[in-house]
Amino acid sequence: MTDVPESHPRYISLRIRDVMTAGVERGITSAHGLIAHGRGEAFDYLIGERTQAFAKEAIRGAAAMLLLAKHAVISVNGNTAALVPHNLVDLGRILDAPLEVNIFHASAPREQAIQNHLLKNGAAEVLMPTKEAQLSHIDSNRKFVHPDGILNADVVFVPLEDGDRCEALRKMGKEVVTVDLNPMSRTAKYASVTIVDNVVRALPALIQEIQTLRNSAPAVLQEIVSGFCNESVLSAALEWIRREPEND
Ligand code: PTJ
Repeated sequence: MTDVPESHPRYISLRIRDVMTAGVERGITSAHGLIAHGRGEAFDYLIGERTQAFAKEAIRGAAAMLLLAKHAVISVNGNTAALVPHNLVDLGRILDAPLEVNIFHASAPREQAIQNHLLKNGAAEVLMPTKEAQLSHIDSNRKFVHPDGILNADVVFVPLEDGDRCEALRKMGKEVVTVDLNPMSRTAKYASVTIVDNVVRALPALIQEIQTLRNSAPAVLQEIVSGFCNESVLSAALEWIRREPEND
């Protein structure tokens, strides 16, 4: 753990880096995950390290879509397992949705370490990728899925996704909800709902919104989903990033 006083202006950001490096040391996160995190940090800086209005709008759309799902599945990679394990477990519990390990940089020991980590954090069951069930339209390791999980899902929650799988899932007729700090990424553009925010803030906010909406009638949830426009949310995020500093 880096010895940083709580008064340091970058304290939260530095603590999150500690969590990420600990994830690598524990065999949960890939070394590439640190590079991806650095890119995320840069975008987080640009959006002001806060959950902005465009993210709140997407969180509402995501909550409604996940509540309407017949079979939602939560896909977990090495970065999110390190950063937000408790939140992923809580989300699975309130949605009654399974967690499924699905990583880009192939490694059986890392898949196992992620599963163990989620179980230690309270997950009842964590599905693993199999060779029997494969996604179409994709060649990477992310094509290997569980037959009762991502393969059969109608809505897949995939924070920190790579564009290829997001596109493949959409081509297979599934809705994709993602969290990605880069509003220009292919994932952000392909997803049904993109929450442009840091997963460490977005996940607690999403859980809160699901709790708020959980007793709403399906027609109300459907209206929220129908009224949601991912393109508008991404444009708003880009506009915010390009704002003049005096608008802060
Ligand atoms: O564990 P694995 O093997 O599945 O690997 C996971 C990573 C994230 C390394 C892998 O999926 C990958 O290479 O992702 P990409 O294509 O680099 O995309 C990561 C996206 O997530 C980028 O657009 C980043 O800006 C964004 N990002 C990084 N950290 C965060 C984030 N978005 C939200 N919250 C973050 N903390």
